[in-house]
Amino acid sequence: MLIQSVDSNEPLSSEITPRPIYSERRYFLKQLAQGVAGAGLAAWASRQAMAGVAAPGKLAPLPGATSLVAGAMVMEKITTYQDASTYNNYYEFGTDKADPARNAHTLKTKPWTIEVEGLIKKPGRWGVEDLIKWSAMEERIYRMRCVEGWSMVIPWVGYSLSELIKRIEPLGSAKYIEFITLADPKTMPFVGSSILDWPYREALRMDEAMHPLTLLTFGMYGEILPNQNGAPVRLVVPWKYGFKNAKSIAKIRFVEKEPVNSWGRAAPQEYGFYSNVNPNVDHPRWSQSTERRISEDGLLSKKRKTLMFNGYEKQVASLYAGMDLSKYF
Ligand SMILES: Nc1nc2c(c(=O)[nH]1)N[C@H]1C(S)=C(S)[C@@H](COP(=O)(O)O)O[C@H]1N2
Ligand SMILES: [Mo]
Repeated sequence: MLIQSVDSNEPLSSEITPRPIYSERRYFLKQLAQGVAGAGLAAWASRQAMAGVAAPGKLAPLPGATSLVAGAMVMEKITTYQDASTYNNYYEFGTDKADPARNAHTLKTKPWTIEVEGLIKKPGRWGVEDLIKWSAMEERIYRMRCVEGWSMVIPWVGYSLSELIKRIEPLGSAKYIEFITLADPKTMPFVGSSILDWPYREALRMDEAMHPLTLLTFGMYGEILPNQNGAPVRLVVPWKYGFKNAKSIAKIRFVEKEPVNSWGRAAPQEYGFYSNVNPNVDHPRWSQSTERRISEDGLLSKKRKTLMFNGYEKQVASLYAGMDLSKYF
């Protein structure tokens, strides 16, 4: 297994050997991690590999070794970069799917610090550039499912949130982790609107946060995150509905009691704390049994079957053993 962190100065230990995952998409997974020394080469390789598809190429490369975390790879067509970066939910920038791509250029992601506080031994404030070095970057291809009924397959870059959690040493009393995102009315036109209570908040139970699939995410498609996808750092929890994946995180807080998340506060009967993808538990206003894969299924069709825990059942079902999932939805 070859894993290098992005700040590594190690020379490449062998050639880049891109390999097609799904040739229809002509998306090639870079099999090797490259250090800063190899970043130019990585950018070149990714431009070559993605030529012919709507591709990244404008943002700084953020290469990650292919993840070996069980369940991290989905052998389905990868959603185009074009769709993944222009069909978004990021309500701070508007409620239309096209608004974030249109408006999020105002978001200032440098400098960016994350405050880590609460029931931990090592509270502190760190710059994103420091956090990026805390563990080796991995590329993980995850199936993503929005509570609204659409889905995508996205190659994220980051490392398991558990790596950060281990470093800051939670106390035994820390049972939940809360993610508080940026709410800056100067750069975010919809902060101050009454749709949600700002800042946008999400939370996980400690064992969910420690699960290896839970990704602290800095990039996608081999590059740093575009603003509309939650730059410079966000959460990705692939077995939960999309809204659990807090974008542009400013604060991480370790607490004892189950926190109330933004959507749960807005409509508690519709959005529960767990929000695990579950085709058998419908949203009060619509079925959750099927979904529409963006850019593959027709605009109005929703014929793809939604999978239990979004297809990650083997990996995560044990976290909820014995729980009534229609009660703890
Ligand atoms: N700060 C913040 N994070 C957020 C949201 C938001 O409105 N604000 N929307 C959520 C929802 S509903 C979804 S489906 C995902 C979408 O992530 P993507 O645009 O990268 O696909 O982001 C989630 N994270
Ligand atoms: Mo969503």
